[in-house]
Amino acid sequence: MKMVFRWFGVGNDSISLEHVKQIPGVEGIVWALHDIPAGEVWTIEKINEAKQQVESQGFHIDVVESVNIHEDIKLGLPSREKYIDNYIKTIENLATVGVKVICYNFMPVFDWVRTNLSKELEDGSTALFFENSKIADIDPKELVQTISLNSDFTMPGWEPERLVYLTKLFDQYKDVTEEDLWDHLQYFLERVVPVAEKNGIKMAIHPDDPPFSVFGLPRIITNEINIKRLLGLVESPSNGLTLCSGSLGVNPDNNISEIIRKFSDRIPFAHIRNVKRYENGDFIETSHRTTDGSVDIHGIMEALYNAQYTGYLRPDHGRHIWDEKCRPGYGLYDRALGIMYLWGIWDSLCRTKVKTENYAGAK
Ligand code: DNO
Repeated sequence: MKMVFRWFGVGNDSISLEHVKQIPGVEGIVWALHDIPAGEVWTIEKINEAKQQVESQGFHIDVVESVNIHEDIKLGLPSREKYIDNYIKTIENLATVGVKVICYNFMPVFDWVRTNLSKELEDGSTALFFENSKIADIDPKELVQTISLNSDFTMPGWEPERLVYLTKLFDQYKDVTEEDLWDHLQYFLERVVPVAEKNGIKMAIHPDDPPFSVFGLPRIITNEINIKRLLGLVESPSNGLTLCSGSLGVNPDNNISEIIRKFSDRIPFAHIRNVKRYENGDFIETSHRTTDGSVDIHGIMEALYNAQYTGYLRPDHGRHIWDEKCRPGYGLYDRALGIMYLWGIWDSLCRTKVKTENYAGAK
């Protein structure tokens, strides 16, 4: 496995690359051009700027996250042609600098959804929280305001500009069913996957977070059956999945280790984190440690190990600890602790299995 770390860019992140460098075993930075609106082409010039920043600290830029998809593509409007053409151009531009994986999502209107960005845990740290009853009553506009005002940084997927066209968007999605969304995803993949394949890039869709409909909007990348369907839309190694244990783990019916066993050859990228589920459907993000949440992180790492996983993997959201002022979920400290936990599991698996099964050795 290749350990990577998400970073939002100079001036857009509280963390410096020099500090990331001090976390053991991180080889690459998961990056994005956050100032380019969804639907516009990522120019070679801008891509090169990011590349230079990241490479100056000795990291690779193999994985890009949040090459966002214009809503017109998800809505299946005629104007999608222009935006798909732009997406293809972006894929080609990213290939020129050697990008290998593009993580994207196909969630209507919003990316991830939470109701509180700093809910206090028993140990005094804070973390992202989702409260079911609150979602039922809240106006999505209010949520955008709360989320964007509570952060010093632009939250990907929650840009304040969204307020302006939110009402129109909700109106446009009124009659879009899950089946429509599947059709629109297929249309998109049929156009972009061949280009990605030709350019040595793997598209890796991020599961919906949380993995169920929110505000009445359709959501489809939610469970094993739907992941299988997604992978079958275009049969190509370039049509893959970002395995996100935190998103899928919110639904207790999702057996993530089983998903890895079945689809590991189509998983080029993994986000590993834990969540604690409550009986009423609420959930909170916890430390990565298995015993701290409801997701068997050890079992997931073991499934990856047994699949001889050689893809990219990053710790995902962490708690906010030790008074760190950071992007919600994206501090340095708890993600660094998460990495060490993941390495601990991985190293001990390597050692035990090598002894017992004469395993050739994983990276
Ligand atoms: C949340 C992330 C997501 C992810 C996008 C990819 O923090 O895991 O925002 O980056 O869904 O498009």
